[in-house]
Amino acid sequence: QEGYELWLDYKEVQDRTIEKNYAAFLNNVDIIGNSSTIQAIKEELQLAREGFGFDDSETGGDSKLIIGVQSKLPSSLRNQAKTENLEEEGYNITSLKNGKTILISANSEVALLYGTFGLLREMQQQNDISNLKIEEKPKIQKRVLNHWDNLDRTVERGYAGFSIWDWHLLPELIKPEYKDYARANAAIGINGTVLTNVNSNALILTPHYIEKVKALAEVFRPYGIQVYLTARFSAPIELGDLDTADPLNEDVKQWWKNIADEIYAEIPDFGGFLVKADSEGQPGPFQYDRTHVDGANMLAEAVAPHDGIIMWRAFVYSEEDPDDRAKQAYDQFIPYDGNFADNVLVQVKNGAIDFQPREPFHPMFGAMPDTPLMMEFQITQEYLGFSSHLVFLPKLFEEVLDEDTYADGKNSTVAKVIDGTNSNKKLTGIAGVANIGTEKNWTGNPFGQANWYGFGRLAWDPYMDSEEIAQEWLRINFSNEEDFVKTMTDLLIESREAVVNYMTPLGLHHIMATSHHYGPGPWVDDLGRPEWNPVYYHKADKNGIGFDRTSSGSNALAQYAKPLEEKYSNPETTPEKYLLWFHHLSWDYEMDNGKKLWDNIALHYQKGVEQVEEMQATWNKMEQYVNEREFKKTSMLLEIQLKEAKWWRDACLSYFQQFSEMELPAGVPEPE
Ligand code: GCW
Repeated sequence: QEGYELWLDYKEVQDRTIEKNYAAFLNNVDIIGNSSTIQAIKEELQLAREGFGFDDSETGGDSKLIIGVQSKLPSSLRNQAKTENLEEEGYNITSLKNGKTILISANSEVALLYGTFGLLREMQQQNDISNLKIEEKPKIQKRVLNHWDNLDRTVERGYAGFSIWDWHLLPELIKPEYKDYARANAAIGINGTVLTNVNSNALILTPHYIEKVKALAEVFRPYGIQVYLTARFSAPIELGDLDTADPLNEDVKQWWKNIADEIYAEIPDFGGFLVKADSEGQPGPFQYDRTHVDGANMLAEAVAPHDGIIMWRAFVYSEEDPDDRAKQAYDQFIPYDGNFADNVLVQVKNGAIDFQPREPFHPMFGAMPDTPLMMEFQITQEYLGFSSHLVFLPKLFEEVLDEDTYADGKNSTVAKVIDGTNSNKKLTGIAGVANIGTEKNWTGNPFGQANWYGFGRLAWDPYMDSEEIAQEWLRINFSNEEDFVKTMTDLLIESREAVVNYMTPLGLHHIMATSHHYGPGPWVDDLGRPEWNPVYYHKADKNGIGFDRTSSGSNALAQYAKPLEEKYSNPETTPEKYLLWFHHLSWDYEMDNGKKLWDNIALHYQKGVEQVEEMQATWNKMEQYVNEREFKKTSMLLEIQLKEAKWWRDACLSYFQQFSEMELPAGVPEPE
């Protein structure tokens, strides 16, 4: 009812024929092995049987589901398992004996768990399982959630309650949520979680907390989920042991080695550290005149003997170089390509500013062939209406992943950079800043679940189509009725463009209100640092609007590969969605549709409002397919979204109108 089960709500199968068919397999399962992961598989199958409503008496003759690691299968099945290309985490689901047997096989037990979830996903969508031939393996190795959770249980940019990690009661009290969290993540292939905020607290590295982390790691282990922590760079000083954190100092190096050894003694499969250094006030190597490489490699050395990794963030910008914040990370990191240790991933946000409703891809992607770059997406909706607005983010993620960097000729997409195809390094990763909290349904907005789900699916396969993800999630979560699935898929896909239209159309960005980033604030011009002010980004004046990032402006465009640089240098050939990201144009600049820029801006804001109205109208027709609580909750949330879309439109248009001094075009109402 409340949505607690996420995508593991195995709904009763209504169709008798389908029910009998599925039950025949789930009631006759042969699972080889007895580890904790195998136990998890058994438990999940049992939950599924109960949820689907299968009766033990439905034995279905000789139908059988066999689950086993290839090397442990009976010899008659071993050749049929075909696991040679699956590596550690891939699985096969194959129908044998004229469909009477379904075999799930793999090279590891965790992969069997993924395969089990894969089969259950087919059943949740009521797909035909008579002739299965599924081969799946993840394209990215480290598929990780980043929790920006503080030790006091507040969550930075979290809009779904407090942190689910109840540090106070750990390690003794193991909440059922921990296991359900692991199940939900394993079901979509997530294999790592960073428990703590990147704005970090050194205390997490003390034995008092490590014991608690260990308790969580034990819950997650059967589900193939590794635990990571954030490492505060100044921890050697803050925890009272040293008076420096200089990464080249021998004592400092040894200090981190000791910490790593202590953690690994408790948590042998600990994943490693995520680090935000020299960014927004976080300590880092710069204070000691050292570089990102010095910092990252020092930590990498400490975890390397234990097969740990370091995820070193590239979200850096400084007030000393106020010309264009968008250029700074690239400038700071590119010179070090090839210098990071083999177990370091540089974690880069999808765009060069900060998780906006739309940004061109970050120019670092494709520009560091000798450094593994890890994608950082934000699932929590910091700049996209928190958990009050319905926005389907897989559409945004897909857009970024599909962009061509041209780094290695045409068709060098961002997805190919991060999955290692277009990189000389083979460590690969993707992170999503979690939208999870203590709300009964984990994410607050019922549709926030789709963003967590979709992140996981794209982390597994960054080439997946966002429409397919929407359909899967809708079927699993609500209903398999075609009318519902089709209509709601369109709504989800469109929801992303709607938010861009009513917040930041045509390449506008970072015009949200100060610090909380909720609602419009394009007029703000008095914050301490220039690059925190919205006026810095839209640059509206009597002459026009937009950020000139061509050679006549900040020249950030030069950070992109030649074909893009050339194309985007000219406003005529710049995709309109990025127009004001790269150009400052006059209010009467004529666009493709023959209308002036000002009119187009206004019409986009209006369109955004209309799109939300349409979402509302569509949702009102869906009542029969969804449970009452979620129906009502979503209806009320859409009411907020509509009110705020109008707020955005009216606030931005009346502010910009002072400069354009032009009338609103027909169809756009005067601000109230
Ligand atoms: O998006 C900005 C946020 C900060 C965040 C920072 C970061 C964790 O406003 O809250 O801090 O980015 O990504 O480090």
